[in-house]
Amino acid sequence: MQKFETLTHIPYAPETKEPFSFRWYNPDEVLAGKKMRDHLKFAMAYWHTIGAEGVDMFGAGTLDKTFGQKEPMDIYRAKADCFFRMMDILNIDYYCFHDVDIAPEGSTVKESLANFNEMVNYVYELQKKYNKKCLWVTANNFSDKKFMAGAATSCCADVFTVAAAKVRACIDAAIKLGATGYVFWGGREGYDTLLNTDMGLELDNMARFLTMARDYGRKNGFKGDFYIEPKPKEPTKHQYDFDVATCMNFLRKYNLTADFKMNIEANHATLATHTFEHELRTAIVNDSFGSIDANQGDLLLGWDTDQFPTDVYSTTYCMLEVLRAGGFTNGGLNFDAKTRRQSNTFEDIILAHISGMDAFALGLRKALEIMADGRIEAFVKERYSSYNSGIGQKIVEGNITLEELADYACTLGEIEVPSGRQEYLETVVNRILFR
Ligand code: XLS
Ligand code: NI
Ligand code: NI
Repeated sequence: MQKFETLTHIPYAPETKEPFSFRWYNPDEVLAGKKMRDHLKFAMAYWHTIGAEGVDMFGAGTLDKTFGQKEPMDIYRAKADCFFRMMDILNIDYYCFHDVDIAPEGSTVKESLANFNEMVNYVYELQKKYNKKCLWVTANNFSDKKFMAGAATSCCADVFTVAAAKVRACIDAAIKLGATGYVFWGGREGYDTLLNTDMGLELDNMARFLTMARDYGRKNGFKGDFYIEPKPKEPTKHQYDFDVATCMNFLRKYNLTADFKMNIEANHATLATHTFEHELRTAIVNDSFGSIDANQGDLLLGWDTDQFPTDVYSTTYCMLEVLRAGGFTNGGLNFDAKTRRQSNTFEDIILAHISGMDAFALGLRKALEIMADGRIEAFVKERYSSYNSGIGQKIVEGNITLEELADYACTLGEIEVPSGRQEYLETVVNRILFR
């Protein structure tokens, strides 16, 4: 197999068995009036791609990502160089990062921010050189030990201020890099036991924090979307941003719905015992669909395994929802995914992205076929047709009282509810997927 060092661009070559090629992703092919690259808006995640070295709870890293460098800033410059080369090889247009992914932490907050700002300039040059775009930026306000009790929900006000300093620097970076999104994933915003927790204060503080961040961003010209990334558990037992519905409840209570949308991660949906498409649909019907962290979990493991997405049912159902939402505007498909610990080479990282990109490209193609076929959509429309006329129409138009409904009901004999036909519909999907 070809080595990473010799790889150039991954071609679309559907007829070959060459591993470094796309079978379904043809970036400039136009489908339904839009290039595949613009339908899918793939983004590469800095933390997994060039940060994570395969450490797990029982063992050290399996892939060194220091590139023979010794000085912290040199290591991070080498990481950035390699990261942009990978995007170039894969023809991925966007990227996402946390502050600590791109720059080493110093011994004080001030020093860390200085390192970060220097590296933002470095990344800015690479972004220009390779003609790449930043999808979103976020602050890692969860790894350092000072964040052990959370950041905006910490019991310690000084920690709240450090989190604010980091978010300000990250919003500045988002503006400089032209990012169209800014993410808040809860990190340790949650709790493990009520015995030590003032839940009301923590939630109010989180809202205060997000409001200040929003105001700072808007004041300084950030026009993109702010996103909340729901996750039900891990690292805390009760994450405040459990799922889309919980986040919406929070945003509505604190009047933040105009600026905050959802960044939905597949593996977080399944941890919340929802399907990925359920979370997407919930966001869509609440006008808060924003962006996606594309990955998949493992059926038998109960944590966020962040695997590359290969399940074509899931990518198809996801793309159906994205198309239903009218496509991405500021958001995109960010591969919040890492290679397994035993896939310990740089070639594996490229192969992993190829598999994820192809799975979504196939999902897009199949979702468009399902829509063009029309059977599923027509079935759903027909299923609710009792609301198009008569009593149903009066209900949806809000033209009827409870008493009138009761009177109407008393005139009825045997009622026939139409079959849901789930098995038939699943067969329709299979016949489109595997024809
Ligand atoms: C962790 C989250 C994280 C966010 C960014 O589970 O997915 O990686 O996407 O902080
Ligand atoms: Ni994520
Ligand atoms: Ni995650």
